[in-house]
Amino acid sequence: MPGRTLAHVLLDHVAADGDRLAFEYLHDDGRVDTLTYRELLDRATQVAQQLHSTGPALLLYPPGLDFVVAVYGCFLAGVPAVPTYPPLFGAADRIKQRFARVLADSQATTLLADPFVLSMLTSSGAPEGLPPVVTIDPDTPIDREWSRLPSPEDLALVQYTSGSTNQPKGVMLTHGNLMANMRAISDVFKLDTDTRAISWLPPYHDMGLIGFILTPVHGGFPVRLMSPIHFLKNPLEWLRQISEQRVTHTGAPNFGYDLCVRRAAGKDLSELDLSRWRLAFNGAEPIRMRTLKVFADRFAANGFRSEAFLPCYGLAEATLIVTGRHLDDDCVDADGRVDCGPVIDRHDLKIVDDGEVTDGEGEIWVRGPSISRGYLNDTGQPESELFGDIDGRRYLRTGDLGYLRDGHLFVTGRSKDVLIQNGVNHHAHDIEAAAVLDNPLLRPTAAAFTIDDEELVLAVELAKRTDVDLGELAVDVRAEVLSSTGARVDTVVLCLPGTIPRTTSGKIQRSLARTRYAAGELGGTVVAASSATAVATEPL
Ligand code: 1ZZ
Repeated sequence: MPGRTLAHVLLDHVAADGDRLAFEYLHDDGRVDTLTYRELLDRATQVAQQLHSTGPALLLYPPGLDFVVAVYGCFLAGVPAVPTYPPLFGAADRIKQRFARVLADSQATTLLADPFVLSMLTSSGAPEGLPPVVTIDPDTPIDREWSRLPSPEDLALVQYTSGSTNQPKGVMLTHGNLMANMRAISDVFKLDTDTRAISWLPPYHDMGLIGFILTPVHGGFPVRLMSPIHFLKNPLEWLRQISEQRVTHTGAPNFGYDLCVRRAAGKDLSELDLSRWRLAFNGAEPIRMRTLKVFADRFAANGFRSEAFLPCYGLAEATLIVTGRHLDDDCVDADGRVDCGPVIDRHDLKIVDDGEVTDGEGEIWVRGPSISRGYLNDTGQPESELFGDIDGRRYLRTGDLGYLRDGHLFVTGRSKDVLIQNGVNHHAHDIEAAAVLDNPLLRPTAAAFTIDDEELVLAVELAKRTDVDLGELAVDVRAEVLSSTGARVDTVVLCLPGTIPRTTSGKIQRSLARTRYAAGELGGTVVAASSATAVATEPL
């Protein structure tokens, strides 16, 4: 039906059966908050009634149902929602800085905030230009005739992505973009009202937000949310919830599956029943066949089936999903890369090299109704870097590299992270994966980059403070990278855990790591290739 948005879908659910469960939030201490569709509509209407300006509203909440209410409040009022990360957990200064940048860039006219998080943000002085604050007030009389609903062309969300350099860019998404992508997710994931979902993904960014705060209302199925910190502290709680709640659909980036396997080592988990888990997606970072295999083997006795795996690829600029398909026997290429499936319905994907469509490897370009019209402000990035032209049609340039085999996408890397050595191209993440994959002394966090196109530097995080010979460790790392990828690492930097920069959604920031390394600010011990002797710039 033309003209419909997620706000209209919510009203339909309430009209059909408002008492059905829409959302649950599992607190770290086991308490569970719930919202039916009617409760969600009532509380979101209370928020919408307080939004007098139609300018963008910044959302500042901890993970939980108030954040969900605030998002739907904006939708009901036709106000673009701008989710931000709360400065609650570690790295608070970095998150405050990011907030200030998002505030300035978005020119938000309202701040919808949780009072406690707001006090954390302003504890050392309020950022400049803070707009009027609105908090959720459960005593606001509800206007049941509320009808200021948006249309598909209206801006629904501004999704800030930090990219590799830490300068947040606001991806503009209309209600029409959201509806188109949620329709595609429903097709690929076979979602229906029998679906049971759970998510610990950060709710402020595309996968957690569109995947598990918007798509469940679109599909009319309930979802249980928990915080990313809860998962990181206790990954097996995710599996326990899948078992107890008879979850059919949930997923994680590759590292989430690795983490579960590591924490499961030596534990008796025979009580877990994972047999109802029909769809276990894996996306947002390079997918390792080995991870999928090890996870499937470890949990086969619990009823987990490897066919449940669904590798997928996507990005915030395309709303969320671009390709995806269930795992089968023929889904890995000679380099161990995983088949991420065909492009979603009603979209077109081309591989482009040097401005020409190619059958080989090149940049992934996408076109279709889910694609954003661009960033909120001109971020200095020329239009031609974000969009390209094929036969007079505008395609999103993803900046990712890949190739198509029988119409299925294999992602090979990012164009900005191709490192050229002696005329041979190496993908940064292949070098990083080779370094950390089988080395128990290292965490699975590494950044490979070049300095002046000459020196190939590989920064890796140590698993813990250790008294191993760092020189020898660096020699082992170089040897492993050389034998797996053919790349010769000039300098290995052995870093303390947590010092390699990542985006708020967990992606390695290679260009920021390079800047910090060049400025002598990447904490660690530098081991030059020519000698096996550690040259300590900063003792570990
Ligand atoms: P973001 C109901 N990347 O990561 C739940 N996939 O967006 C639906 N690199 O803008 C869930 N291999 O943060 C559907 N397979 O980063 C989930 O991430 C569909 O470099 C997957 O440019 C959505 C992922 C969304 C996401 C985008 C960047 C990309 C690319 C990298 C994403 C990848 C992958 C390798 C993959």
